[in-house]
Amino acid sequence: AADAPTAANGDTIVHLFQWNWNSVAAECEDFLGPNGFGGVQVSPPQEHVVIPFAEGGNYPWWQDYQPVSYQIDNTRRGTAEEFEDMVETCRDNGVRIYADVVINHMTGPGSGTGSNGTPWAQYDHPDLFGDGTASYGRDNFGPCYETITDWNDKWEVQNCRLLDLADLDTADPQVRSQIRRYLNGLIGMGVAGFRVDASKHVPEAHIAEIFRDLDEVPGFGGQPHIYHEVYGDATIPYTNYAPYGLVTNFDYQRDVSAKVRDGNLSPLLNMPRHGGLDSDEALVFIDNHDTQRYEPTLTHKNGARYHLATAFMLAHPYGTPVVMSSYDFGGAVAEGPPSTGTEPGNPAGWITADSDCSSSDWVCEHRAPAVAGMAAFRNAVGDTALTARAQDGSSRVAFDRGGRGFAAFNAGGGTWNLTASTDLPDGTYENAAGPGSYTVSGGRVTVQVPADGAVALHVGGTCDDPAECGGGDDGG
Ligand code: LM2
Ligand code: CA
Repeated sequence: AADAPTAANGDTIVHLFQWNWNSVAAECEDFLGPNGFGGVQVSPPQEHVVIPFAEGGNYPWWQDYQPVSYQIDNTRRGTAEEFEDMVETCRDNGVRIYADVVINHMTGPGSGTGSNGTPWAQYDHPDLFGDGTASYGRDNFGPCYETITDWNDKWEVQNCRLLDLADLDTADPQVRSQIRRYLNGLIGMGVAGFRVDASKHVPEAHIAEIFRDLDEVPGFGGQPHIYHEVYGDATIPYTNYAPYGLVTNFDYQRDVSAKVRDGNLSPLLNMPRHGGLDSDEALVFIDNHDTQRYEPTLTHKNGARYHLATAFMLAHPYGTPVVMSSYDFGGAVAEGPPSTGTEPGNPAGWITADSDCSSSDWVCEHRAPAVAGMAAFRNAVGDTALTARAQDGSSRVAFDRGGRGFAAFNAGGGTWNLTASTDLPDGTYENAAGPGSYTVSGGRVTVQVPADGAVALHVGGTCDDPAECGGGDDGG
């Protein structure tokens, strides 16, 4: 029942970038719930522009970041009914749906017809909810109608056009109430969190008003979890948005991605307060859909080293983590999601039901062997402190999480044969970050950490029958 309390999984979120609703639902049931993942960030659920080809891409993924209306039906990812079924299925599996909400702007220049058939022009969005009750016209935008040029001017950054997108006048009570109607409508469907697109471009005081006292989330209860997308800088620091939710920590992303890429793990044991954000204010990630295209420090294209970075993020106590799950776009940064493109009315570039991680261009980073078990590790260790246990040069580190978890990472060449102290109770544990199992005895553990690999052991992850545990490769 919709109002029965739902047991939530932990705090690990996966961004199932561009997955359609039916595929997300199946993933919640088959993989995310059973493995202890706590949330899915889905692509923007509202009606979007439809652009057959632009900037070298078929039906670019970024259509979604140009809202035509707040209607949920018939986006490239499915119907409203499929959306609601997804939310319910995920909730039943302890997984929160985080909707990516685009509230700073509507469409770019031009005009057209949206994915659900609503006509649009840049400053004319005539039917926001599909029932004729609300619209945006020119007066609901601005006060600036020019493109942002001076990024050191806070007023411009927050009031002018980002990428020429029509900037909503978020000081306008009518605009605020339409946005809140959209947010509360999603909550009513069971959406339990929001990734707020381009928050930095909305004045802080407006964010405070738009997100205050939203409806209670059915099932999980309480206010929705919120994280704001902010590229912090000297003009608009991350911390300005911390009172209103978690804040995307791009300083963490740049530093951690670069250090892991360079095999320089040891400095990460003493994680700085990147961007001035405390752990409980920070949303952390190794890459996202923008950085993997425009600033690809470390992505799935880097293979094992990338997965090691993700496993490290999940083992480390700093921040609330988002795992990127993407599709292979080759070199075409605008290219829309993979598709068979054969269904009538479903032109190439639109998502079909094919999200098979092994037979298509969907990469499914979250299912990589180094990553799949790490949400459970994170849940098991909770908020315990990190205690360094071993180090070999700067490329190999191992640490405990309280007496609840032990993890070792090897960004150097060759196998790291390590014997270390640990507070884990005696027992044989399955490796949550790869194959094998390892035995803790008398406060010591001996592990073989493969090159560009990890070993992660946690309470609740012991092998009742070691023969059934991770292939029986006992390193002890
Ligand atoms: C974001 N966060 O603040 C998203 O993470 C990012 O992916 C969005 O850009 C951006 N903000 C706006 O929501 C993407 C994409 C852009 C694309 C926009 C809008 O990276 O390339 O801009 O979505 O669809 C496209 C064209 C751009 C054009 C604009 C308006 O690439 O050249 O600007 O549409 O027509 C003239
Ligand atoms: Ca704005």
